[in-house]
Amino acid sequence: MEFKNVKMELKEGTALITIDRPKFLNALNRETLKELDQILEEVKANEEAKAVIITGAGEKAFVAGADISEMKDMKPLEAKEFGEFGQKVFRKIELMKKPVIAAVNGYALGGGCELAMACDIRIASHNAKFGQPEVGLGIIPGFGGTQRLPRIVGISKAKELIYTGDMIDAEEALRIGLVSKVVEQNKLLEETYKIAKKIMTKGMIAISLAKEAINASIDTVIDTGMSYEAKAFAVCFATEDQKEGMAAFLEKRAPKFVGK
Ligand code: DAK
Repeated sequence: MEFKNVKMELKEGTALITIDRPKFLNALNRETLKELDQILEEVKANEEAKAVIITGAGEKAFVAGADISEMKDMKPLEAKEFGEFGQKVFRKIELMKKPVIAAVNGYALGGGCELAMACDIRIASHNAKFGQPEVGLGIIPGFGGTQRLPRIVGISKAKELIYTGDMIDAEEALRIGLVSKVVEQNKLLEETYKIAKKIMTKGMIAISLAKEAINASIDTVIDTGMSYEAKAFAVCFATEDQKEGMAAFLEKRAPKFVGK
């Protein structure tokens, strides 16, 4: 299906999703969020897509936030619907059984920073800038920022960033653990594909179970999390990939995973 503001390209097992409104620094309006939601459904259902990369079009922005011109005149009820829909779309990314990597190629502000945080891994280019500037607009982060930022960088740093609305550069984002790696802008997609490809050489059921177990660690007490992990671990032993992975090790050869 063709969309106006979001593009998807499937290449070598990776679905590259591009938010494509460069004129508005890829700001998320309702239409864009809806398209993103539909594309995520497509990618979820497509068995050829083993991993996902999300990026922004152009050289300036990943996503410069929710669309301020659209939000400006929203009534409280509309704002609630908009916020809940955005939260639902981003949660879909977090709960997707496939690994999702954000390739942050410029401004990741407000909803853009929140989109990146809903992904499993964030790789940034040197020119990337992160921030939650919402309080400067008289609102608070509304697409999960108050929940995910403290989980990623700790409560104190999250409060500082959200209260001040300060923008930080890629190096500072790396230092506080908001991103995993910083690379040259012209190498960003290449480096991100490399990580996706590396993940795809592993047992994809194991990756998906690991994602679920790690996600569960965040919201549960450790004993519940341990029990979750033990069950997920047991499920691995029902897969062909587990038999193949262990046999390959013992036979001193590379494994051939089939994702079953
Ligand atoms: N929305 C709409 N348009 C945007 C935009 C945005 N977030 N960011 C940039 N643009 C547009 C600009 O208006 C400009 O359009 P024209 O004037 O050319 O028509 C074009 O993109 C280029 O931007 P600039 O000319 O400003 O470019 P500069 O290089 O000078 O500056 C900048 C780049 C990123 C520093 C600047 O554009 C900027 O500060 N942008 C706004 C960043 C921001 O404040 N982002 C956070 C948005 S608030 C909620 C739901 C969601 C949210 C909150 C609550 N609930 C309902 C509960 C989320 C909120 C946000 O994300």
